[in-house]
Amino acid sequence: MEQKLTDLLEELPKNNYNTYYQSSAGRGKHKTIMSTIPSPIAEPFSWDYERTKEFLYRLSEILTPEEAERLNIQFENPSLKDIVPAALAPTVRGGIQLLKPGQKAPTHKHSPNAFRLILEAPADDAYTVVNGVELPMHTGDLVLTPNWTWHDHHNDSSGDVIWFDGLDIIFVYWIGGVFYSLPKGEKSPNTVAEDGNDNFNEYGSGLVPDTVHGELDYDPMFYYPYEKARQALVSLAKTRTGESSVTLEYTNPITGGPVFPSMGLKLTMVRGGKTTPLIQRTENKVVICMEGEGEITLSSGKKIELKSHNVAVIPSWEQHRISSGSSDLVLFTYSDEPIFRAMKLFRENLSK
Ligand code: 1HN
Repeated sequence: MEQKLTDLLEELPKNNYNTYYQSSAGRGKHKTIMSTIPSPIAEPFSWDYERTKEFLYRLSEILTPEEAERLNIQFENPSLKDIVPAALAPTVRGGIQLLKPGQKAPTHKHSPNAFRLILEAPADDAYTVVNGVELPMHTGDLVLTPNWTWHDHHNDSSGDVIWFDGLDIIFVYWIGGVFYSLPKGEKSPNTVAEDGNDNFNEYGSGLVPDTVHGELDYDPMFYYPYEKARQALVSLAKTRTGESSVTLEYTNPITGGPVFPSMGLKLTMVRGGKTTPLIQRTENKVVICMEGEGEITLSSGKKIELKSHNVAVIPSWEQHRISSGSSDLVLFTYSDEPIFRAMKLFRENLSK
């Protein structure tokens, strides 16, 4: 009996078959899939900003943005790098991109959704153009390039500009949904309209045109300035004095929901000297430190250092707490929470 079973279990994969007995219970070459609680394929990890920047500058001495199309360093989760290139988490990619004065990243569009979070913008004349709308890049600003919108980046200032790119491209790749296009012909289809489209003012006042409902399949605002987001966060913190942290989600003004169907973007403030309750959620979350210092403590006891622009990834169901140093800690996060919610898979535990 035992030998017969061994023989058959060896023969099946050679013929492109498998069994519950092996695949679900982890008796084959993979770990079990039917875990009682999520057992993510990604691992918690973090990257130091200064070290990342060093690699970015080394690359910039060898390649131009025009040659590379995008001059960036992407974060690669150690547990995923043999499965798919540059996956920060099972669904998302992330990286930092550089434009030096006078440089431009050429126009393209793709079906994955993307956002840009500006990390360093010492001067005023850096901007991204999204479907003909020119959007400024100041430190902390959020710029969206929703799926299939044309986008290019420009730096007409006298200083370097660095931003974080986040994309749902890993998810889109897995399910076979990646489309990508360069402009056909010489002229970019992404030229700025002369009468100055201003989507932020058109959609950003709690009012939307009465013609818009059901007609737009993406967030048209494109631009969320840091000044406003930070102000809103500080106001919220004033009303929630008993809580160690407060969080705001960036929303699509048309739906009131997340800015992308696949990714939720948030801004969190952990008050100076405080620690959050234990957080445990079905979401793969990326954390980018914007202000202050602190640490994330994982269930293993391992600590991840948070300081300016460090990046951390917390896979689904990983229990963690976030602590701030003596001053307020401001974190930008993005995650695939909307996918879990759409699939009715979202769960969370919050305990003291
Ligand atoms: C992309 O389009 C940009 O537009 C940056 O700046 C990073 C990584 C993968 C795929 C597309 C950009 C990207 C990307």
